[in-house]
Amino acid sequence: MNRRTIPSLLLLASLALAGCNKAAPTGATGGRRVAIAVGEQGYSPASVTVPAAQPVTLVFTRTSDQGCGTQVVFPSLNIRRDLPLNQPVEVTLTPAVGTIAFTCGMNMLRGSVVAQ
Ligand SMILES: [Cu+2]
Repeated sequence: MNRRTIPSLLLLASLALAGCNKAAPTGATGGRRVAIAVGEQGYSPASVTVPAAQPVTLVFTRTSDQGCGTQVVFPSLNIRRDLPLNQPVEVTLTPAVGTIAFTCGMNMLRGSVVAQ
């Protein structure tokens, strides 16, 4: 009984969390998605390694009202997004080989996308 119940609960929980995202069509190319939590201490994970020249969607979710993660900024791409608390915000990019930095609105929290 337990062996069946626990995976079902986990599945339900992940479906509930994924909720809105599941409804959106991902398109023919699919594309990878990387979840990034924005907490008091910064981004988790702070560095994401992805294949170059392939679309990737970073899904930022700010999980803390402490700290200064209320915006995420990709200076080199001219992208600035508000991050409402506990609401996933998607940033899709197709990186060339190299490193793309992202920061909070005040350039204090730091993260990077490494494409190779
Ligand atoms: Cu800041």
